[in-house]
Amino acid sequence: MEQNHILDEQNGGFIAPYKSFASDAIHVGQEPEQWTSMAVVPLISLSTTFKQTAPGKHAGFEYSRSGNPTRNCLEKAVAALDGAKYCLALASGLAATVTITHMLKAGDGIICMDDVYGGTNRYFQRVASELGLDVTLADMTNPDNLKVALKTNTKLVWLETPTNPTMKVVDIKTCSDLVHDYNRDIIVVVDNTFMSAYFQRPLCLGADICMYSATKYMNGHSDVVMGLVSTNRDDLHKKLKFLQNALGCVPSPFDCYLCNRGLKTLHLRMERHFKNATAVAKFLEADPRVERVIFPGLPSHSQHELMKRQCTGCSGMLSFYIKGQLEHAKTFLSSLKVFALAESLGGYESLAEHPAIMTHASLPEKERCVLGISDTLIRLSVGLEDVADIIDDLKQALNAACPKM
Ligand code: P1T
Repeated sequence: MEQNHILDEQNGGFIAPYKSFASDAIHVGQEPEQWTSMAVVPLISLSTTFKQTAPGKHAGFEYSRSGNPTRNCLEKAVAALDGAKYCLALASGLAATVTITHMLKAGDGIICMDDVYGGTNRYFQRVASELGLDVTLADMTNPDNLKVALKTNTKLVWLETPTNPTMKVVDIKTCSDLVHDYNRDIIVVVDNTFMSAYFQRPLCLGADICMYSATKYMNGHSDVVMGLVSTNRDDLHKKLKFLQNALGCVPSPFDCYLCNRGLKTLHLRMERHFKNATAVAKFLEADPRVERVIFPGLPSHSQHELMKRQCTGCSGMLSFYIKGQLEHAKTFLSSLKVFALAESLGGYESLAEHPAIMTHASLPEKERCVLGISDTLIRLSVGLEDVADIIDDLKQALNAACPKM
């Protein structure tokens, strides 16, 4: 893993790409020898149950909630891509969050990054805290805020980096070390959804768990809702594996097949997302109708240097403030033609959304204000279309929204 931390001038100043990433994505867990047919592409095993030769004597599978051959292929591949010993697939990103949180009990403390996906915030503040968990939000872009928030009852620290939707970057290594120096038993989780395994490996930076909404880049085709949880720790894997079965938030074999297939092109997709998003960010930065662009892949982002130290590149996610008021943002979004106005992100197609009205509507207005999720904030998931078409679309939508500027 040493090479992960070597700055590579060949890679635009970001750390060097992870060794054998594409080969692992294509081959790990996919061995034809695991099937009697020697199928090169993993089979979709739809059977809910598996025959035993004597009570308790089986070929590794008993019941499809506890274990499924197609799910196994996916879990093995993702573990390899995360530099992890283990991975578990769950029914959605939120199901992954809930399953992880079930390792805690009433009275235990959670410190969560202040800016996270709206559904994560809603789950911690409106569900987990109702069940007796002590939830604190902190802006961990400044590790001192984390230091202050740590308490004797803290059991879980939840990072998301870059954050959804304001693209704040958290120093995973500094925060993980700080937490573990305070108490080695506190579990550090990184929601790696925005980066995918291709651009960021939180476990190599000291986190205990790396989780994803695989609904996004990991599957990459906007046709699966799924969560993934990777770890190197035997004790955490044992607990999570128990909870995967005991809570039952498992994905279908067909979705596992699709996500596993999506992973085969993750490296190619992410490179193009990064390239297209960089061009879009530069275009928006130069347009007088744009107040500010937030893209950690450009030097204008205040944490660009940190991004280069802990990532191999940036995804297609960026946010920007359009000049004017809510009506300008609304007209811009309704005028887009290549971009679909829709929630979610990380698919091959470009998506645009209004966080205050859409993905982060469940946050109280006061909280949104503090975070900068204002009426003029627009989030883009830059897809894989021809970049000239993407930029032309943004241009015409800006013309429609702000004709006189
Ligand atoms: O939608 P689901 O698969 O349950 O994943 C939840 C989730 C978790 N973490 C992050 C960073 C996310 O962005 C999401 C889901 N986000 C959206 C639907 C969205 O449009 O932001």
